[in-house]
Amino acid sequence: MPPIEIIGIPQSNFVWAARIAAGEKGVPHVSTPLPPGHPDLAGLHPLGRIPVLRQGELVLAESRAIMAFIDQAFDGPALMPRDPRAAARAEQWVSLIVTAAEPVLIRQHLFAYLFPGTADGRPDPGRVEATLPGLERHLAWLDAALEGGFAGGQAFTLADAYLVPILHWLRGLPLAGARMAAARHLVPYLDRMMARPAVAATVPPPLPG
Ligand SMILES: N[C@@H](CCC(=O)N[C@@H](CS)C(=O)NCC(=O)O)C(=O)O
Repeated sequence: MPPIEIIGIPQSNFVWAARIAAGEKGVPHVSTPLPPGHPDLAGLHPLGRIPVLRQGELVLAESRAIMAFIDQAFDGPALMPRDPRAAARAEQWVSLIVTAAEPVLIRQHLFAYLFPGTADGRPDPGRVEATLPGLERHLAWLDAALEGGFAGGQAFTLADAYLVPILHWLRGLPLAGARMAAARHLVPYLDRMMARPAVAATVPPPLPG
């Protein structure tokens, strides 16, 4: 089988999640660090987004599809439970992390720092402040969900692959980092996850700013 290629800049939380999944599965991959909207993505992703997986003739968009393929096409540890109830429960956490937490924690809070849209390029305190209720709400339920040690059940799943990049970037921000440090499980969980070889091997370079 030709090697898999995961296309997308490594700082993208969705790209990093896919790369963690490959590492956890024990599948080597080539990283091609294209930004969203790069002309080479035309024809690979209908919206020019990242990540994209390519393996020979196979081209896949959407991180969940990519990670399902990685989990099902290769030997190695299961990245989602095979028992239907446990699988559904893990899928529930994947969905909550991707569709509820990520838009608030990354697209609203992190992006208020990363893409401030101000004349001097500094974060707008009002815009940052407006994200705080959502930040606190989502960190609170995530903290409670980590009681058992993993995001999606009793062992590593794709829910963890999605959550680690989000928490990693948040920890580097002043307000989010302080709230994470005050929580019970978030920081110990992140420290344990960062020590996993598949995570440690794929830590992206720092974000600009
Ligand atoms: N649902 C997609 C989301 C991917 C996504 O939003 N990627 C971002 C980078 S983290 C992107 O390409 N953004 C550019 C855009 O939305 O045009 C997935 O799971 O792969």
